[in-house]
Amino acid sequence: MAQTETDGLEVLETREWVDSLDYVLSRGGPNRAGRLLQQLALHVRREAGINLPFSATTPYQNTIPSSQQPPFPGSQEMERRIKSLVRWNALAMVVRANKIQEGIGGHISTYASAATLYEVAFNHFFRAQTESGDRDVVYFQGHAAPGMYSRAYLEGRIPKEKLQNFRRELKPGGGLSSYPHPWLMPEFWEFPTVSMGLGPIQSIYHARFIKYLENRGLKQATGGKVWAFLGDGEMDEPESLGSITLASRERLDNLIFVVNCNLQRLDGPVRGNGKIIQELEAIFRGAGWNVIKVIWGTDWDSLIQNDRDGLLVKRLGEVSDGQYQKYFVESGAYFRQNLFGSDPRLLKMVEHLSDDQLARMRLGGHDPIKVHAAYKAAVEHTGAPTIILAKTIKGYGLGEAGEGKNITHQQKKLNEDELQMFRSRFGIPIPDDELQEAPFYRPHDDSPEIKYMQARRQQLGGYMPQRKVRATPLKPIADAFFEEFHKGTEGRDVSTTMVFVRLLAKLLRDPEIGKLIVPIVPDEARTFGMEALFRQVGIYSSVGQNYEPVDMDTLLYYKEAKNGQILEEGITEAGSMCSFIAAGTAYSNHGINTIPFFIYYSMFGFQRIGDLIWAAADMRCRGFLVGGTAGRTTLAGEGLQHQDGHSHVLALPVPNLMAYDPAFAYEIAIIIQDGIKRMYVDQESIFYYLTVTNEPLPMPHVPQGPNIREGVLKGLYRFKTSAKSDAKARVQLLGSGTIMYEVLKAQQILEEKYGVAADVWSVTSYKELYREANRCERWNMLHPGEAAKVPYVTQMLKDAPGPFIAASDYMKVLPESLSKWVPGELVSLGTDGFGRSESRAALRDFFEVDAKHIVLATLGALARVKKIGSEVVQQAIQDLGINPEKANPAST
Ligand SMILES: Cc1ncc(C[n+]2csc(CCOP(=O)(O)OP(=O)(O)O)c2C)c(N)n1
Ligand SMILES: [Mg+2]
Repeated sequence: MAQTETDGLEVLETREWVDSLDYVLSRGGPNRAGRLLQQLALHVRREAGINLPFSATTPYQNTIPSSQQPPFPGSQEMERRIKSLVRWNALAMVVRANKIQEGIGGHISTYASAATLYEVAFNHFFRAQTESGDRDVVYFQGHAAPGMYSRAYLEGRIPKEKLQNFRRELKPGGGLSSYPHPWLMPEFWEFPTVSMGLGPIQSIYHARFIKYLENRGLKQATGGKVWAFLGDGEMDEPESLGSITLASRERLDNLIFVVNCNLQRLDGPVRGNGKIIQELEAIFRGAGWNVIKVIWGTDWDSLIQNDRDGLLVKRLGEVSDGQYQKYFVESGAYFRQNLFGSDPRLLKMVEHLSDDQLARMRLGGHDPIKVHAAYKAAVEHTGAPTIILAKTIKGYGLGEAGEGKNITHQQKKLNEDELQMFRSRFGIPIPDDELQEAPFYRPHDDSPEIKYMQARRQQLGGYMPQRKVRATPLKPIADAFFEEFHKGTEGRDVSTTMVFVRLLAKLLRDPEIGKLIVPIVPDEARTFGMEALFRQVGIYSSVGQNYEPVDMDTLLYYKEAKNGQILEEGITEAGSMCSFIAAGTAYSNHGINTIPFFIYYSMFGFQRIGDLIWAAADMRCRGFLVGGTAGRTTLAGEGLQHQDGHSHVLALPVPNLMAYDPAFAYEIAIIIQDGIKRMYVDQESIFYYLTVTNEPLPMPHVPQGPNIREGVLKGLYRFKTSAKSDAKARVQLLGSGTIMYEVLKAQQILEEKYGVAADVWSVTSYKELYREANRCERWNMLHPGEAAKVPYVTQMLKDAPGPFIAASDYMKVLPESLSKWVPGELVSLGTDGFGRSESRAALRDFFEVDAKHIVLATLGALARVKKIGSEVVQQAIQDLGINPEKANPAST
């Protein structure tokens, strides 16, 4: 670039101004300098109408200048050696695993790039226990798991045998799970983070839930931080960014994101043509976060200090990430030519550095001093969450084997030369002739390295990660509490949603358990008739209520309060689910038995946030998911995207989830009573899904008869036996949810019009019946010589004369999943297909789950077993007014 005279003058003028500003800075400090700049900006706007262009980003340099860095509190040399040991064993674990079992997988390069970010935190920041008894909570990046195992091995917490069984969990003695899974390693991992995006959103709501617990007086100790270690590629997930404004709005200064900006994801660069650090800075600054960029290491300090005219920083800001990645793998000469060669003045700035020195200029994320400074600033920052954007190299230290290359993420094997190079670079004392096996290496307990790392962890309250159940079990709730729900409504119509809300309100009032209940709603409280709770327990707001609510003069006004109990999340099922997880895992994370009830539109549960529900299951989360406005034909009017006829199918895969589709008030009471007992008294690692509906119906008294309670919980019981003694035939009708009432109508029609006696069974849970039957079947397969176990569903139905006709508001596959255990023909009526807006009656006719279709299906089944003639069925089609050519709802 040619230097013009004007350029020269401008440079001089700028320099003078900068000198003056430096003087103000040294005399008056940063605040004074800041004020002066603001005044200058105001001045030019007033005098000349100059508006400074808005910039969401700051220059491409470290947020914390070297002059403001705190001294490093530990031994850098010792920490470097420890880090090298962790690096080696993490690498060895993956290389060995893939040597023994090709294709078993594992990741080297993620941890290799993040080692400094973790080690500085482990040695100086992560507090397993704080002085006040609080703790830091850490979401470890899933793919960096080998580094955490390796460190735990050095700490003496994981034996070598387990390391050898990384990703071989079924080996005798057990192994190590690929990624963080509390289900598989319940004493180690706390948070499953490997489904990208779920870690960041969960950490935000977790940090908020901690403040909720504190504001409500449920948690005394304070000061703990929530750290989330994330990948730069991961930040593209909508869940990663979707809730960041909640964090700033709630002023979550207990939350720290650390984004490992190695500029790469799996296939290649995260932003080849752009700059991920600048992009994330803009997003998070705009959202009100404290952003700390850690781009350049100490090697760059003097260059940046001497860059009086800002030429270098400007140039550093021009280069794209794709090009930076190229520098990682290229020679120092290329780096000099390509980056500094754009301007002779820049070349001059680095003329005292050799090509070799240039190539080795460290990045900020690999420099403990810079990382420490950032963490310290983050921990001390008040009033807003912090995000640290640390620039690193993917596969750092792997050299030719994959440092900064596009294939790096998939690299799992190293040849001998590459191992040798890595070993030498990090000074691991393993002789050449042993290298081939990539042996683990752990110095003696009394070695300075092990002693140092142990002392640091002791100082910080213990090892991490570590999962513990910190809460003590609750006492069971007395039966009397639930009695009123067993009585029925004596003909008065109420919906199961109303029943549920009444039960919830009663739980909230309970002197023992009330304060532990956490109602969570995504802007649907009024839909579910929960608005009375607004006033009863208040809506949580960290700032209270700073306005006069418009409905203040009404009984049920919108009351926000600092100690409010309801988490009214607004329209975010994902966020609400994260609150559910935070509340449902507080028994282990914080030693508090909070019992979450997340009430939502059932359609927007499993199919929208299924992966979070899966994560909740992995985390041994407790609580009740309550799908409201459920049932494809029960939610009238709302149509195709609202009407849920499949959430119970989607609930099937979650292994530790109990799923119920209750019809009656007492069923709900029995399920919730038992659920609280199993989760919070017996400490089982299960959680619940319950559908409730908005159709007002008369709730019956709990029927007389043995084992009703057991039947409700196991999924099936006889609700009503037909009193008809002179019947032509007898059948069994199975009903669930609101469709139970259609079944009861069908029972009457069958008796009155067709002389058929029908016994009615209530099926509360197809999932439970299916699972229990499979347990029996499996046991029988494995124990051929012993008396076969008979599934509960078969035991119940074996003396009941079939055929069996099941009807529900869900897909036909649910009852059909039981066919082989039902002793006779099973006909399933359900709501396969797209919903549509209509009245309930029209919808039930359309989906063929109303009383007349149940009658028709029953008569058809009886005709097939020759209990009645086929002409009766043909006549019934006419009498019932059914059009046999009607469109098929499953495909219309
Ligand atoms: C939801 C989801 N989609 C895809 C993947 C597969 N995956 C695993 S690692 C990875 C790339 C990660 O890149 P980045 O977040 O930058 O992490 P890095 O390893 O670079 O630190 C992908 C796509 C996943 N784990 N989760
Ligand atoms: Mg990355």
